[in-house]
Amino acid sequence: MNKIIFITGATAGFGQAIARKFAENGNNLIITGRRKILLEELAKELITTFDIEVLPLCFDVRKLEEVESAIEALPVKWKKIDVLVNNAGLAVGLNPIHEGVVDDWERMIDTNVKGLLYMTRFVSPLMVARKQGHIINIGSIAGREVYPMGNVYCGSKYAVDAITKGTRIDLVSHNIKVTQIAPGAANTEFSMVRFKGDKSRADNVYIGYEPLSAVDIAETVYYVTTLPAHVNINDLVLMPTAQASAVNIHKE
Ligand code: NDP
Ligand code: 8X3
Repeated sequence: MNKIIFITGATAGFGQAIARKFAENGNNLIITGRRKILLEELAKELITTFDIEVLPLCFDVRKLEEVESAIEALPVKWKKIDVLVNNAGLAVGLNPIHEGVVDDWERMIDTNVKGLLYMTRFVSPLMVARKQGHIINIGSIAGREVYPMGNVYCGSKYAVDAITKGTRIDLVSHNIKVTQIAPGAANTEFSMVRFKGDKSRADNVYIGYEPLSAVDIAETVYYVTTLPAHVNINDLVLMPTAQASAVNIHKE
């Protein structure tokens, strides 16, 4: 296909699987994350295996100056971004609101909301100038239903839902597709991050049923980019078959 796909948060989970999926279909990638070694290892693997070009950019999406300078400094040919996948994100902590950790709240809002906005602010003008492009925001079932102790994480994903709709409205006259993919429970590093390295608590989230895998999300993200030019998936919610709502998971 030979498009340029810009994926944030490609050092793990969904982002890494999304990078692999687009790479195996012959696209060139810009991949980002804060863990430089993981990013460079992935770039090397994808270049060697799939004979594509990969540009690894190590930066923190929460830092406006880092986002701006990474995108401004892109070589001209890499500025022709066809697809931006705003994937980098996290949940930190699971506490009732009156016991919430303010630093956890700030990490979630700064990453999931402000980081996504910074990326969109600097990449979308490149798409507008070319009158083509596709922005895919990774939301969550947490952006559709609020669950106990989800408070700020849910708030951040409700914000992604609203920002995605607003982005679509503002960019519709520029021929830019804007899609939200909103998954339910998927087994990645997500719960280890949420529970701050408590492996037994993290593993427990995925016991007794088959959760989504990162590959399931990658297949879905790839699918929405394969549709004809006049067709856009605005919004797509996917969950494990064993999950019926944010809190309703059938465990054997
Ligand atoms: P992982 O923890 O496995 O991966 C998260 C990725 O985001 C990592 O590559 C991490 O890279 C990157 N990231 C986190 N913070 C930053 C930052 N400040 N700057 C740059 N990169 C960052 O989680 P998932 O793959 O599961 O999550 C991906 C997205 O999907 C998130 O937005 C999450 O909210 C959402 N989601 C996840 C679900 C799940 O059940 N797993 C369900 C629904 C939505 P690094 O640490 O190297 O910076
Ligand atoms: C991640 C899924 O249900 O833990 O966004 O919020 S959930």
